[in-house]
Amino acid sequence: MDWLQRWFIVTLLFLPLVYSVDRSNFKSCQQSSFCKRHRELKGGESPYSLLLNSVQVSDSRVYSEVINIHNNVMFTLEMIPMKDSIIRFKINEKNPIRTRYEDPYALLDNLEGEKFQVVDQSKDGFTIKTGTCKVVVISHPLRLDFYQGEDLVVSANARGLLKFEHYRQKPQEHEQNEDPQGEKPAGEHEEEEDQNGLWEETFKGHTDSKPNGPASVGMDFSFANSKHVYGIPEHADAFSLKETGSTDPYRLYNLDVFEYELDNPMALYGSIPVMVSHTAKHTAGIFWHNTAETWIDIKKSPDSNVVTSITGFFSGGEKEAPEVQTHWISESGVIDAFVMLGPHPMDVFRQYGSLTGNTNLPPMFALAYHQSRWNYNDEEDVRKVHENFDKYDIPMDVLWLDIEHTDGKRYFTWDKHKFPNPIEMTANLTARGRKLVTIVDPHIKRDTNYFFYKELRDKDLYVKTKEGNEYDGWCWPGSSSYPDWTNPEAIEHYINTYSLDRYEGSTLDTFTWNDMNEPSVFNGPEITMQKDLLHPWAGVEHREIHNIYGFLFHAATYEGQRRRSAGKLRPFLLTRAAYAGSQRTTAKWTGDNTAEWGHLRISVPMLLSHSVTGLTHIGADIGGFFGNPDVHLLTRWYQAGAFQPFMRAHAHQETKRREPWLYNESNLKIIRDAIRTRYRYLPLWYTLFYENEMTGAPPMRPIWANFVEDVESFGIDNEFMVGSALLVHPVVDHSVMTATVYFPPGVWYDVLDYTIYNGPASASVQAYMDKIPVYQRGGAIVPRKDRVRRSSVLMRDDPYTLIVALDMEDKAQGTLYIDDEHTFEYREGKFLYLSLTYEDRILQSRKIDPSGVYKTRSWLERVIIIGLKEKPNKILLNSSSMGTIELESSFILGKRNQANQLVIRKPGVNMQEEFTITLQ
Ligand code: MIG
Repeated sequence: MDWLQRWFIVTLLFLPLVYSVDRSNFKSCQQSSFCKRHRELKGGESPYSLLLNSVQVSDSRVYSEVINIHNNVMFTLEMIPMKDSIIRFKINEKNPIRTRYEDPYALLDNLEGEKFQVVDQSKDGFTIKTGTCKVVVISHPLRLDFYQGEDLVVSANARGLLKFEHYRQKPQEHEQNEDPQGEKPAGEHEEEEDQNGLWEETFKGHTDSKPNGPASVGMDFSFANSKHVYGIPEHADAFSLKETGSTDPYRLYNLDVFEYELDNPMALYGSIPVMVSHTAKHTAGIFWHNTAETWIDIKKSPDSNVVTSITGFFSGGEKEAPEVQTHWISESGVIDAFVMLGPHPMDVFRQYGSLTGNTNLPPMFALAYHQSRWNYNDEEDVRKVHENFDKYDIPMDVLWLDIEHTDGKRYFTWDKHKFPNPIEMTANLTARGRKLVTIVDPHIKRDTNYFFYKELRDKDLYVKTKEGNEYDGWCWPGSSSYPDWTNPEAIEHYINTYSLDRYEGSTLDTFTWNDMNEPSVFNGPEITMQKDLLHPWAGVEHREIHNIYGFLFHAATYEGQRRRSAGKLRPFLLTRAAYAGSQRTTAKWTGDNTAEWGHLRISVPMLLSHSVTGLTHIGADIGGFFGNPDVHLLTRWYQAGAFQPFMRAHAHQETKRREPWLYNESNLKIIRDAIRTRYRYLPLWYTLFYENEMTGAPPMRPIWANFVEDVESFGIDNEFMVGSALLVHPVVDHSVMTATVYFPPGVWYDVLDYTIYNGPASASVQAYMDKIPVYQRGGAIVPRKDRVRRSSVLMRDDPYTLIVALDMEDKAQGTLYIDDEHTFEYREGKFLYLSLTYEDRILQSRKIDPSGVYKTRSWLERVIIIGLKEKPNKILLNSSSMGTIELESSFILGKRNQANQLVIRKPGVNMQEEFTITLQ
């Protein structure tokens, strides 16, 4: 054997043992009886039929009844037209033997309905018209076709995969084999299905007792003319979702997956059952509002033996149009679907935001750089790290303390030896404008001397076993109980624990990290809670609410922080588990990734998937959590992270220390530059997050969100946009010195040297270690603060630089948002929201919202106009307080393929004043 062969064999033997998930800990669809039952459906003619004589039209909805002709079980179907091109529909049992669970938490209160008309009633069905949308309801077999304008966009049950398992009495032992469906009329035909696991199932020695029996719901949705669907995080997979025929369906079940693998549909920590389809003509979305375990199959070719398209879709013998077919399967609950009909990406983002809320504008520090590790060991360690950031001239806003800071993993306490003076330690940080984050997990150590455990126990507020005993699960503290977060008293108690007198050692500058809230239970099935545990207050099994358990916890954390400041200060927290609507209260990160290039690569599609489904303040651990990144990987990761929404370095306890100054001069410099670059662009991030709160538009977004018709970009997930201004192509490969960047239509400028690129085209660009391929769109104006300091708060009153990048018509525009960066006063009008335009050689700043008033000390320090053809003779600034003055400038001719720049020095006008700068 030569060395190569030997190397190969050794690699084969050992590689798979390093950082790979133990799949046997997690169920496949085959091992989950409800998933298997739905996946085995063949489709074709649906047995569900709408009874036209049951249709009742009221102001808010169209009510009707649906029968399953195989077993005569009756269902209700409600169609609820909503504001802004959203159609909600619900299917439930008409006479269930027990109430089916409906989630009360994810949606905003007071969703608004929309006026509608019912037209074209016939023996085949009817049509609901609302705004520019309509739904054609076909009664037999039941099918719903959703149109935007004249175009069919989404169809439900077109493939006949609707299956709604009604609650039934558990058959006696002797009946079980004969008549498992109970009501099934003798002789009636029904697809043979697997009877195993209907009333009990076992996985890896854990038996799920399933006292309520089978109760799953499933349905198909097809997106007409589409080739790409996105969303349904959280998976370590491509952004444009893949067909699942040869793999398991994408799974949504909040799980703590140790050493997760890439490019597969396995469940991870969060579940957002929202999917977005995008074509050049239509963007549409579905929110499948169900908090139980869910699986989603995706198929991209039309089903050959089922007619999936209706009139107008085929013409003559032409080929069928493409469509993406999806199949949604949940273990229990009801069918409650929101179809968002766009028609364009920003419409769908706004529509989804109108259902579950938008990300609240974070405090500025939350958008800056965060330094974490498991663990910063003691106060001395914290002090040194903090000081080294200053010593090495690297800005940093937030220092994080992991579980080891507590007294034996009792949250809200401190290890008295390592952290004897937390208030003083925090004061030391805040003196430089920095903040502290402490971790608070939902597993509560069963120790009656631990105040928080005891208080909740005395009030009987924990999750119970099916026998009614306090549940005992194994986690970091050892034997632990888990609060029943459906109980308002538990929530209230937890919220109050954030008050400064209850949480000793905390201050208004202490923020929160909620980890392990899937919940993670080391000795539970799939490392989580048994599904047949009880949430006593809501009176439901854990099964019903599993995917929103972590949400209930982090939403209460938000409220705890809000209340400790009497509602004045914006909270900041980070969660690992999430559900639809989590964006209202938290940022999220992608959990325990690994220090490998593939994990850096996958961060882009993972963050994009969250971005298009509302969870926009999202990041991945810089450097990778498990393992030791080499200096190249770490450096590239910092560069990518500098342009992603949540920027935090974090590492596992067993890894080598990796603070930036532990590397050689040249890498230290590159990392420092990446972090400093983040700080320079903070005004852009902040403006984008304000606009996110206002409109739902995600700050980090796919190219197609801005270039709606750019078909080329639909499958791209190695680059992304920051707002509509910056195109970012992070380098995610080892020893790559060039990168192939795709430029969407228009003109683009390298942000460092102003090299010009014209799109649509791909170009090879130089990408040495110190290079982050980032390009400003011609036509965009970007605000920056170029005087980088130790932390963002120290930059609050600093002056701005405006980068004006001209398009082909010598125009550009942008926005700038300014407020106090940390309180809620912006909601009472204390803000400035400015429109910046450049046209006909005039740069103007105007208030977009004149009701906003904020007295900023920041002024305009510099304007850089990129792509100007020739040097102006004279530059005049005009504002009411300054009158008209002449400004100094320098004009730099671009070399070869670089753009010219005009640097206008010291306009000096305060940002709250409207101004005009004229080039003559
Ligand atoms: O089982 O708190 O994802 O970021 O450092 C590990 C210790 C528990 C998992 C988190 C990780 C954190 C770690 N936690």
